Amino acid sequence: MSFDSVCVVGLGYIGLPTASVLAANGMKVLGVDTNADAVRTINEGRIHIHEPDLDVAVRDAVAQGNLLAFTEPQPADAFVLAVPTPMTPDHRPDLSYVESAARAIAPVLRPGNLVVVESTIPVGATEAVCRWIAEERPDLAVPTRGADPESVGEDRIFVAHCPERVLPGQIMKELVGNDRVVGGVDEASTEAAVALYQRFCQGAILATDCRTAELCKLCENAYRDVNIAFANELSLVCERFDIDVWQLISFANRHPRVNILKPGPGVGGHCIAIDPWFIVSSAPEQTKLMRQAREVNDGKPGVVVERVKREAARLEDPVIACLGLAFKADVDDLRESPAVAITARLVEEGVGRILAVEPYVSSLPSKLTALGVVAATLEAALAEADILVLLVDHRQFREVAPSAYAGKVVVDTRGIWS
Ligand code: SAJ
Repeated sequence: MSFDSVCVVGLGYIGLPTASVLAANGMKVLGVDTNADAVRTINEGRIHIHEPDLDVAVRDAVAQGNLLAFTEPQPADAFVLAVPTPMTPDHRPDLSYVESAARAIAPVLRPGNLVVVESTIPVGATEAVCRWIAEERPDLAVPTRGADPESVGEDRIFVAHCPERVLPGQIMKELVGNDRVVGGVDEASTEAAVALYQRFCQGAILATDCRTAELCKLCENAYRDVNIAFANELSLVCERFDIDVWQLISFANRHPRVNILKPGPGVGGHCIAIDPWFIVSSAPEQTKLMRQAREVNDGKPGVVVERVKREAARLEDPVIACLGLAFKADVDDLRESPAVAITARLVEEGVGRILAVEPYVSSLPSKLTALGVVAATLEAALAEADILVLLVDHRQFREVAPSAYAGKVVVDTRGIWS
């Protein structure tokens, strides 16, 4: 099976890097995004998000004529859906973007096409994609899970799930180097999707069915969430007994079979704080541990706020600098960031005058500007603040000399100044 052209729907943190890598591997890539500004930017060979090495990859792909962006789906041999799957307020997956993307590509699908969903989705959603396409295109033979291969008509398409598993900040490297799990709705779909990923993946391609691939992605992030919750719970125990959690963990990790992760101000980002709920909401009886882990991690920002309040209560008119707003080190992504939540709560609770430092963004998020939070440079914050709340272990903060914060109250949630 050969795929010369690929239509990538959703040109965000996953879709755009994927599109550029496909293009670098000789495929004709037609990128699609509903954001007309992003489409314009990409067609000028520039990028609208921050990710190391992505700028050069997109510039080259566009210059070589292998990547073109559109606001509407275009006919191609294969389709990759990389749209977001947010969470509803009651912790359920919101599949509306995936459904819109599936219905949007349906009119341009041709027999023999492959559709791969890369978006993180709950168990059963790849089969739902098949149903949505079948509703739009009754003339096409759309596979169903477990169907007899002989029963699928000649005018068939192939549908599979291949979850993205790249780490923001290292996407360009991991897109090519990571092993991939590929699960088709039927065996022919798995084979077709394996053939596509073989074109650019240097890692192993692990073939399975769509439900296993769906749960595989979700359980990877749930595994990490549970392990971070363990570290966060340990930090609470240490606070109670006045023990340095960082030293404790570094010593415990000298045991050959122990590897405790890092405590922090909470778990952020659009993956680890969300994906476990996609398992919990569909199988609540079986997932008491995963639910508890979510609650421990979600409780951590409140613990940090209380700690800052205790420190602030000892001072008159304290100036408090929140260092870092991103959800983790050295990225500009503020989505689901515990640092933003902590900063907002400190303002809402009138704990002191708040300065926010985030070297990776040029303007503060509206949630904070609406509260009157002022952006400050690191230098100004170090000079002015009485309390330094270190929320993200950005490189710029790791490089601060201890003399710069000597004599100030430091609440270090990342263990880099401790
Ligand atoms: N965190 C801690 N302590 C740790 C590790 C992380 O508090 O020891 C926090 C971070 O500060 C951050 C959050 O957890 O707020 C998540 O950060 P992360 O670096 O662990 O993961 P993400 O969200 O950037 O990317 C994850 C990755 N999944 C796994 O490592 C299992 C990535 O491979 C996935 O592709 C990505 O989710 C995704 O898109 O699902």
